[in-house]
Amino acid sequence: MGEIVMGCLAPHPPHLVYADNPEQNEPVSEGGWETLRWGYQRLARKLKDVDYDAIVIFTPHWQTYIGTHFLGLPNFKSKSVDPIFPNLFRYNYDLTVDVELATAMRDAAADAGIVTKMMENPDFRVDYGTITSCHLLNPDWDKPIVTISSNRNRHYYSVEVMNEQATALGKACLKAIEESDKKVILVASHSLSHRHFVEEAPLPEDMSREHIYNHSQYVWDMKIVELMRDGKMQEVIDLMPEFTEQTMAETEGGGLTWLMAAMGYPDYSAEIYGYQSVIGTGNVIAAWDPNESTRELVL
Ligand code: 2X7
Ligand code: FE2
Repeated sequence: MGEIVMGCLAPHPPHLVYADNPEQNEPVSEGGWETLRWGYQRLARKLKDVDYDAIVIFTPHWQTYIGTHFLGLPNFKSKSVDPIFPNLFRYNYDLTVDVELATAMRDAAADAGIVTKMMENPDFRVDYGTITSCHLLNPDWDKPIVTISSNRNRHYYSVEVMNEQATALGKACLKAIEESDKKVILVASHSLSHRHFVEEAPLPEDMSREHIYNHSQYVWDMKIVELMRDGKMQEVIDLMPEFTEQTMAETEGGGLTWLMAAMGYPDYSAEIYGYQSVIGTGNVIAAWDPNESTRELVL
Protein backbone atom coordinates (compact mmCIF):
# COMPACT_ATOMS: atom_id res chain seq x y z
CA MET A 1 0.00 0.00 0.00
CA GLY A 2 1.32 3.45 -0.91
CA GLU A 3 1.78 6.26 1.59
CA ILE A 4 2.61 9.93 2.08
CA VAL A 5 6.05 10.00 3.68
CA MET A 6 6.33 13.79 4.03
CA GLY A 7 4.33 16.94 3.40
CA CYS A 8 6.02 20.28 2.73
CA LEU A 9 4.95 23.88 2.48
CA ALA A 10 7.54 25.17 0.02
CA PRO A 11 7.34 28.83 -1.04
CA HIS A 12 8.51 29.62 -4.55
CA PRO A 13 9.75 33.21 -4.88
CA PRO A 14 11.99 32.96 -7.95
CA HIS A 15 14.37 35.21 -6.00
CA LEU A 16 15.55 32.15 -4.06
CA VAL A 17 16.72 30.34 -7.19
CA TYR A 18 18.23 33.56 -8.53
CA ALA A 19 20.10 33.99 -5.22
CA ASP A 20 21.46 30.42 -5.39
CA ASN A 21 23.02 30.85 -8.87
CA PRO A 22 22.39 27.31 -10.15
CA GLU A 23 23.74 26.59 -13.62
CA GLN A 24 20.18 26.17 -15.02
CA ASN A 25 19.26 29.81 -14.32
CA GLU A 26 20.58 32.51 -16.66
CA PRO A 27 20.64 35.65 -14.44
CA VAL A 28 23.51 35.95 -11.96
CA SER A 29 23.18 37.34 -8.43
CA GLU A 30 25.24 38.28 -5.40
CA GLY A 31 23.07 36.11 -3.08
CA GLY A 32 20.31 37.22 -0.73
CA TRP A 33 17.40 35.74 1.33
CA GLU A 34 19.75 33.39 3.20
CA THR A 35 17.27 32.58 5.97
CA LEU A 36 15.01 30.85 3.46
CA ARG A 37 17.79 29.40 1.33
CA TRP A 38 19.62 27.87 4.28
CA GLY A 39 16.31 26.51 5.57
CA TYR A 40 15.67 24.89 2.20
CA GLN A 41 19.16 23.39 2.20
CA ARG A 42 18.50 21.82 5.58
CA LEU A 43 15.16 20.36 4.45
CA ALA A 44 16.69 19.12 1.18
CA ARG A 45 19.33 17.26 3.26
CA LYS A 46 16.61 15.62 5.32
CA LEU A 47 14.72 14.55 2.19
CA LYS A 48 17.88 12.83 0.91
CA ASP A 49 17.46 10.35 3.78
CA VAL A 50 13.78 9.73 3.06
CA ASP A 51 12.84 6.72 0.95
CA TYR A 52 10.40 7.99 -1.69
CA ASP A 53 9.35 7.45 -5.30
CA ALA A 54 7.90 10.78 -6.42
CA ILE A 55 7.21 14.40 -5.50
CA VAL A 56 3.63 15.59 -6.04
CA ILE A 57 3.37 19.36 -6.18
CA PHE A 58 0.35 21.66 -6.22
CA THR A 59 1.18 25.07 -7.73
CA PRO A 60 -0.80 28.33 -7.82
CA HIS A 61 1.09 29.53 -10.91
CA TRP A 62 -0.42 26.95 -13.22
CA GLN A 63 -3.88 28.44 -13.13
CA THR A 64 -6.64 26.54 -14.86
CA TYR A 65 -10.13 27.87 -15.35
CA ILE A 66 -11.89 24.66 -16.36
CA GLY A 67 -11.01 21.87 -14.00
CA THR A 68 -7.81 20.62 -12.39
CA HIS A 69 -5.00 19.57 -14.72
CA PHE A 70 -2.11 17.12 -14.22
CA LEU A 71 1.18 16.95 -16.13
CA GLY A 72 0.64 13.94 -18.37
CA LEU A 73 3.81 13.26 -20.40
CA PRO A 74 6.97 11.50 -19.14
CA ASN A 75 9.25 14.44 -19.90
CA PHE A 76 9.02 18.23 -20.18
CA LYS A 77 12.00 20.25 -21.30
CA SER A 78 12.06 24.00 -21.94
CA LYS A 79 12.89 27.35 -20.38
CA SER A 80 10.64 28.58 -17.58
CA VAL A 81 10.47 32.39 -17.43
CA ASP A 82 8.80 34.26 -14.58
CA PRO A 83 6.37 36.68 -16.25
CA ILE A 84 6.86 39.31 -13.51
CA PHE A 85 10.54 38.77 -12.81
CA PRO A 86 12.14 37.75 -16.12
CA ASN A 87 15.22 39.61 -14.87
CA LEU A 88 15.60 37.00 -12.10
CA PHE A 89 14.28 33.75 -13.47
CA ARG A 90 14.98 32.17 -16.85
CA TYR A 91 15.50 28.56 -15.88
CA ASN A 92 16.32 25.70 -18.28
CA TYR A 93 14.57 22.60 -17.01
CA ASP A 94 14.45 18.99 -18.11
CA LEU A 95 12.15 17.08 -15.79
CA THR A 96 10.61 13.65 -15.48
CA VAL A 97 6.96 13.02 -14.64
CA ASP A 98 5.47 9.97 -12.91
CA VAL A 99 2.64 9.66 -15.43
CA GLU A 100 1.29 6.50 -13.80
CA LEU A 101 0.79 8.28 -10.49
CA ALA A 102 -0.53 11.44 -12.19
CA THR A 103 -3.11 9.37 -14.07
CA ALA A 104 -4.15 7.53 -10.92
CA MET A 105 -4.67 10.86 -9.16
CA ARG A 106 -6.59 12.24 -12.11
CA ASP A 107 -8.84 9.15 -12.13
CA ALA A 108 -9.48 9.35 -8.39
CA ALA A 109 -10.28 13.06 -8.67
CA ALA A 110 -12.64 12.41 -11.60
CA ASP A 111 -14.36 9.64 -9.58
CA ALA A 112 -14.91 12.22 -6.83
CA GLY A 113 -16.73 14.47 -9.29
CA ILE A 114 -13.88 16.90 -10.01
CA VAL A 115 -13.44 18.13 -13.59
CA THR A 116 -9.95 17.02 -14.71
CA LYS A 117 -7.57 16.96 -17.66
CA MET A 118 -4.12 15.52 -18.40
CA MET A 119 -1.69 18.04 -19.92
CA GLU A 120 -0.30 16.22 -22.93
CA ASN A 121 1.02 19.11 -25.00
CA PRO A 122 4.80 18.48 -25.34
CA ASP A 123 5.41 22.23 -25.78
CA PHE A 124 3.69 23.12 -22.50
CA ARG A 125 5.89 25.35 -20.32
CA VAL A 126 6.00 24.23 -16.71
CA ASP A 127 5.31 27.13 -14.32
CA TYR A 128 7.97 28.74 -12.15
CA GLY A 129 6.23 27.68 -8.90
CA THR A 130 6.83 24.02 -9.72
CA ILE A 131 10.39 24.62 -10.87
CA THR A 132 11.39 26.78 -7.92
CA SER A 133 9.98 24.58 -5.14
CA CYS A 134 11.25 21.36 -6.76
CA HIS A 135 14.70 22.83 -7.40
CA LEU A 136 15.06 23.98 -3.80
CA LEU A 137 13.76 20.73 -2.29
CA ASN A 138 15.68 18.44 -4.62
CA PRO A 139 18.41 20.30 -6.57
CA ASP A 140 19.55 16.99 -8.09
CA TRP A 141 16.16 16.51 -9.80
CA ASP A 142 16.68 12.75 -9.40
CA LYS A 143 13.02 11.91 -8.65
CA PRO A 144 9.99 12.15 -10.92
CA ILE A 145 7.34 14.72 -10.15
CA VAL A 146 3.60 15.15 -10.61
CA THR A 147 2.33 18.72 -10.97
CA ILE A 148 -1.28 19.57 -10.17
CA SER A 149 -2.75 22.86 -11.40
CA SER A 150 -4.71 25.32 -9.31
CA ASN A 151 -8.30 25.68 -10.44
CA ARG A 152 -9.48 29.23 -9.90
CA ASN A 153 -12.34 28.46 -7.53
CA ARG A 154 -11.39 31.47 -5.49
CA HIS A 155 -11.97 33.78 -8.42
CA TYR A 156 -15.13 32.15 -9.73
CA TYR A 157 -16.70 31.67 -6.32
CA SER A 158 -15.07 32.30 -2.93
CA VAL A 159 -12.32 31.13 -0.59
CA GLU A 160 -14.88 28.86 1.06
CA VAL A 161 -15.54 27.06 -2.24
CA MET A 162 -11.80 26.86 -2.86
CA ASN A 163 -11.39 25.20 0.55
CA GLU A 164 -14.09 22.62 -0.22
CA GLN A 165 -12.77 21.79 -3.69
CA ALA A 166 -9.14 21.54 -2.59
CA THR A 167 -10.23 19.29 0.30
CA ALA A 168 -11.99 16.93 -2.11
CA LEU A 169 -8.91 16.92 -4.33
CA GLY A 170 -6.59 16.17 -1.38
CA LYS A 171 -8.73 13.21 -0.32
CA ALA A 172 -8.82 11.89 -3.87
CA CYS A 173 -5.02 12.16 -4.16
CA LEU A 174 -4.61 10.27 -0.88
CA LYS A 175 -6.84 7.47 -2.20
CA ALA A 176 -4.76 7.24 -5.39
CA ILE A 177 -1.51 7.15 -3.40
CA GLU A 178 -2.79 4.46 -1.04
CA GLU A 179 -3.95 2.34 -3.97
CA SER A 180 -0.51 2.64 -5.59
CA ASP A 181 2.53 1.02 -4.01
CA LYS A 182 4.38 4.33 -3.98
CA LYS A 183 5.94 6.43 -1.27
CA VAL A 184 5.22 10.06 -2.03
CA ILE A 185 6.26 13.52 -0.85
CA LEU A 186 3.47 16.09 -1.18
CA VAL A 187 4.37 19.75 -1.71
CA ALA A 188 2.15 22.82 -1.45
CA SER A 189 4.10 25.48 -3.33
CA HIS A 190 3.25 28.95 -2.02
CA SER A 191 3.89 31.87 0.32
CA LEU A 192 1.67 32.86 3.27
CA SER A 193 0.78 36.59 3.31
CA HIS A 194 1.09 38.00 -0.15
CA ARG A 195 0.86 41.77 -0.37
CA HIS A 196 4.06 42.80 -2.09
CA PHE A 197 5.93 45.89 -3.19
CA VAL A 198 5.21 47.05 -6.70
CA GLU A 199 8.68 48.48 -7.23
CA GLU A 200 11.83 46.42 -7.16
CA ALA A 201 15.06 47.62 -5.53
CA PRO A 202 17.72 48.61 -8.12
CA LEU A 203 19.69 45.56 -6.94
CA PRO A 204 16.99 42.92 -6.20
CA GLU A 205 19.22 41.09 -3.70
CA ASP A 206 19.93 44.27 -1.69
CA MET A 207 18.82 42.92 1.70
CA SER A 208 18.75 46.41 3.23
CA ARG A 209 15.53 46.89 1.22
CA GLU A 210 13.77 43.67 2.23
CA HIS A 211 11.05 43.62 4.88
CA ILE A 212 7.48 42.44 5.36
CA TYR A 213 4.90 44.59 3.58
CA ASN A 214 3.05 45.55 6.77
CA HIS A 215 2.78 44.55 10.43
CA SER A 216 -0.67 43.05 10.03
CA GLN A 217 0.70 40.51 7.55
CA TYR A 218 3.48 39.65 9.97
CA VAL A 219 1.06 39.10 12.86
CA TRP A 220 -1.17 36.85 10.73
CA ASP A 221 1.81 34.84 9.44
CA MET A 222 3.08 34.31 12.98
CA LYS A 223 -0.37 33.15 14.09
CA ILE A 224 -0.35 30.54 11.33
CA VAL A 225 3.21 29.43 12.16
CA GLU A 226 2.31 29.14 15.85
CA LEU A 227 -0.66 26.89 15.00
CA MET A 228 1.63 24.79 12.80
CA ARG A 229 4.07 24.37 15.69
CA ASP A 230 1.18 23.45 18.00
CA GLY A 231 -0.12 20.79 15.63
CA LYS A 232 -3.42 22.58 15.06
CA MET A 233 -3.78 22.18 11.32
CA GLN A 234 -7.56 21.77 11.33
CA GLU A 235 -7.71 25.21 12.95
CA VAL A 236 -5.43 26.64 10.24
CA ILE A 237 -7.75 25.35 7.54
CA ASP A 238 -10.79 26.67 9.40
CA LEU A 239 -9.13 30.10 9.54
CA MET A 240 -8.19 29.96 5.87
CA PRO A 241 -10.97 32.17 4.46
CA GLU A 242 -10.25 35.00 6.94
CA PHE A 243 -6.46 34.68 6.64
CA THR A 244 -6.55 34.54 2.86
CA GLU A 245 -8.81 37.56 2.52
CA GLN A 246 -7.01 39.74 5.06
CA THR A 247 -3.47 39.11 3.83
CA MET A 248 -4.16 38.37 0.13
CA ALA A 249 -2.45 35.08 1.00
CA GLU A 250 -1.23 32.72 -1.68
CA THR A 251 -3.17 30.01 0.15
CA GLU A 252 -5.94 31.24 -2.16
CA GLY A 253 -4.77 28.71 -4.76
CA GLY A 254 -5.71 25.82 -2.45
CA GLY A 255 -2.28 24.27 -1.88
CA LEU A 256 -2.19 24.09 1.92
CA THR A 257 -5.83 23.02 2.07
CA TRP A 258 -5.12 20.22 -0.42
CA LEU A 259 -2.00 19.14 1.49
CA MET A 260 -3.72 19.07 4.88
CA ALA A 261 -6.76 17.17 3.58
CA ALA A 262 -4.47 14.53 2.06
CA MET A 263 -2.47 14.26 5.31
CA GLY A 264 -5.55 14.11 7.55
CA TYR A 265 -4.92 17.46 9.34
CA PRO A 266 -1.81 16.58 11.39
CA ASP A 267 -2.13 17.09 15.13
CA TYR A 268 1.64 16.87 15.61
CA SER A 269 4.14 19.75 15.31
CA ALA A 270 5.27 20.90 11.93
CA GLU A 271 9.02 21.19 11.41
CA ILE A 272 9.77 24.88 10.78
CA TYR A 273 12.80 25.55 8.56
CA GLY A 274 12.64 29.35 8.24
CA TYR A 275 10.49 32.43 7.78
CA GLN A 276 11.47 35.48 5.71
CA SER A 277 9.91 38.10 3.48
CA VAL A 278 10.56 38.29 -0.24
CA ILE A 279 9.60 41.58 -1.90
CA GLY A 280 7.25 42.07 1.09
CA THR A 281 5.50 38.67 1.03
CA GLY A 282 5.63 36.28 4.03
CA ASN A 283 7.22 32.89 3.43
CA VAL A 284 7.57 29.92 5.75
CA ILE A 285 9.22 26.62 4.92
CA ALA A 286 7.48 23.88 6.91
CA ALA A 287 7.33 20.09 6.82
CA TRP A 288 5.05 17.47 8.34
CA ASP A 289 6.84 14.20 9.01
CA PRO A 290 4.31 11.42 9.76
CA ASN A 291 7.14 9.25 11.09
CA GLU A 292 7.52 10.07 14.79
CA SER A 293 11.01 8.59 14.99
CA THR A 294 12.42 10.97 12.35
CA ARG A 295 10.29 14.03 13.19
CA GLU A 296 12.51 16.87 14.44
CA LEU A 297 12.36 20.17 16.25
CA VAL A 298 14.24 22.24 13.68
CA LEU A 299 13.66 25.89 14.65
O1 2X7 B 1 5.35 33.98 -6.90
C1 2X7 B 1 5.93 34.69 -6.15
C2 2X7 B 1 5.69 34.62 -4.77
N1 2X7 B 1 4.87 33.80 -4.42
C3 2X7 B 1 6.31 35.40 -3.77
C4 2X7 B 1 7.18 36.40 -3.89
C5 2X7 B 1 7.74 36.93 -5.01
C6 2X7 B 1 7.51 36.51 -6.26
O2 2X7 B 1 6.78 35.53 -6.73
FE1 FE2 C 1 3.77 32.85 -6.10
